[in-house]
Parts: sequence; C-alpha cells; structure tokens
Amino acid sequence: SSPRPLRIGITCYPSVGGSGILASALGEQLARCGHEVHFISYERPFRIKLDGPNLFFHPVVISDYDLFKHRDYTLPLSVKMAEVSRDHALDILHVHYAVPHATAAILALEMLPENRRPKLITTLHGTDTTLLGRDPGYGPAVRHALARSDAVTAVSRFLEEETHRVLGPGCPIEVIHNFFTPRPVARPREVVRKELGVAPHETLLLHLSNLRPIKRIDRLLESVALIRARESFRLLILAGGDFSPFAADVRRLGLADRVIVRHHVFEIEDYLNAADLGLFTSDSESFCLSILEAMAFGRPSVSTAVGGIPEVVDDGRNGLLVPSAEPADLARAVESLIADPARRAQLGAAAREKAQTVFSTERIVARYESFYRQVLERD
Ligand code: GMT
Repeated sequence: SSPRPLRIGITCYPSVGGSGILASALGEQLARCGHEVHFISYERPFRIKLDGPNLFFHPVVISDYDLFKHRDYTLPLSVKMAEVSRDHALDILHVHYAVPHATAAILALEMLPENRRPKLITTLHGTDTTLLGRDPGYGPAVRHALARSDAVTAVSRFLEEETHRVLGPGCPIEVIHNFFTPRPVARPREVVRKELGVAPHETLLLHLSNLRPIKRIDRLLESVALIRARESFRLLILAGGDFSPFAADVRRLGLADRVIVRHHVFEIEDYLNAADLGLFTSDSESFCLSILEAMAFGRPSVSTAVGGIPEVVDDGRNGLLVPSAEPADLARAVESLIADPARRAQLGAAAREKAQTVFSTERIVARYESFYRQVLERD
C-alpha cells in the first residue's frame, strides 16, 4: 500500500528570490502529489496564485507598537507556526532560509506539547550561511537553529561544506539541489523581442537577480561594455531590486542603447524564451537558480565560477565558466558565443538536458519526499 500523505508546513520569503521560488514550487508539487501543504508567511508566495486542493496559506499578521523601533516578525511567525502545527497536526515544518525562519520554528515547537511537535527541517539557501552566518549578530543564532533542527539540507555541496566551515553546527547536512518548473510561455519569442526592441540579428543576453552587491552589477556592466561588436547584442536585466543606482554606470560605459531593464517581472518565462544567453557575474552563489531557469529553456550561461555554480554548469559542456571573474575574460567568453550560434545551440541543448534530468522536478521533489519520511521514521 502507498504511504500516507503527509501534512507539511512551509515557511519561506514570499518575494522574488530563489529561495522563495524553490519553496513555492516544492509546496505546489507536494500538494500535487497528494500531500497537504500549508504555507506560513507574511504574504502569499508570489508564484502561488490560488489555493489549490491541498494547498493553504496562513498569513502572519505583524503588529506595530509604539515601543518598537523595528517591527518584529520572528515572534508572530512563531505563534502562527505553532497554531498551524497544532490545528492541522503537521508532520513536518520545513523552513527555507534559516533567518529568522528556523529560530521562529524552534520557538514554535517549544510552545507545543512534546507529542504534538512536527519535525523541523531547515533548508539553507546561501547568504543565511555565507553572509549572516559570519555576522557576529546572527551567526550564533543560526548555528543554534541548525543544531536544534531535526534535519538540515543545503542546495549545493558548496553550501554544505561552507556551513560546516563557517558555523560548525555539528549536525549532518543533506545536499538536495534545486529544481525549476517553468510555466507555459504566454507570448511568442518574436513578440517579446519586438516589445523589447531587440533586432533579429542581435544576441539577447539575460541577467536576472535581486541586484544585491554580491551579484556584482558593476562587473556585469563593465563586462558587456568590453564586448567588441557593440551592435551584436542587447542585455536584458530583469531586476528584482532597484536598478536606479546603476543608471550612472550605464551612461558612463556608453551602454544606454544596449541595456534594457524591466523591474519586478513575475512571469519570467516569456523573457527566458526570448533570450539567447545568460550572464552572471556574482562574487558568491550557493547555486544560482537563475542559471537553472535559463537552462530549462535551453539557454546556456556565461558565469563566474564561484560557490555552487560549478555543480550546476559544466564548463564547455552546457555553459561557460570564467574563473578569473575579470570583465575582459567574461566579455571574451560572451563574444565567443555571440559569434558562434551553433556552439550556443549545442551548449543550450546540453543545458536543457541537465535541467531535465539531474535537476528535474520529479527527481528533486522525490528526494525531499523520501527525506521527510526518513526524518519521520527516526526515533
Ligand atoms: O541568499 C540569498 O541571497 C537569497 C537567496 C534567494 O532567496 O534568492 O539566494 C540563494 O538561494 C537561491 C535558491 O536556493 C540560490 O540559487 C542562490 O544562489 C542563493 N544566493 C546566494 O548564495 C548569494
């Protein structure tokens, strides 16, 4: 007989960002597999449109009190987690991004009688270790939250190793890579390129990110400014953050007619389909979901070879990695692919193949599902 469906609570950041996208997609897929999934967050995760069967959303209401200079989210989140865990008899509470979700979850568990506590699984996504883990104001809290979780996962081997090195939580960390499930394209490629003003002969480079300093938008712009055949490309930036601080760089580098910026695009699929090549210049990246998003559309990327990216991109097989991270080297790599559409297509086909096998939705969701059961069977 098939194992009973599970009742799973998921907490994530609901805004644009890889960890929220991954957590939302995971919840949707688990619900599709027959599990009961409860999202707990301050807003409905943006890729989840409706309450489907088995899919519920519990908003955390954050109150404002005169005494607080900064509003507190951790405590109301913990109260809501405890309430949902109790009312829906959750088996698993799965939190994405440790801060403050894992800490809130630990508090929630302590509010519940011992025999009514769900198992707590914390998934690390990146800066929860690489940035906040190193911050003396957060690190000890993150270490404590990991040590007290029933299980911890990380989205790459790089992040697993980095977490042991930076935080030494003393617990095993299971590596489960990310997946991406594209939604259907709404508008044909030619229509989207026309809307963007991209000529048929131009290679459309694509960068999508939250534009935080770690993404090195300065390096991105300097790199494209060094591409020699200026008329051969356009760079589309899907900005999950404010691009205005970079407008002066765009002018200074003479890129005003080459760079197209779109803010807060929720339906990225049309743009992934319209693009030819991804370009990523981060200083650190635990996985880089955006590269996988491009791969799912058969688009290879040129990227710095940092963090977990070499687990996603095999240099020369399904994309190009630039270990030096020098703008001139990044520009040369992009130029080589602008000049050689056949190679681009070959890398793109291999990228799609890897996205659909190694990082397929079925494979990764099954990994999480069996991990849940493994954790539940312990003790
Ligand atoms: O850690 C962050 O900066 C936020 C996080 C997010 O929500 O986008 O990004 C991390 O998680 C993604 C999903 O697992 C990964 O693809 C990103 O590489 C990772 N970001 C960094 O490591 C900088």
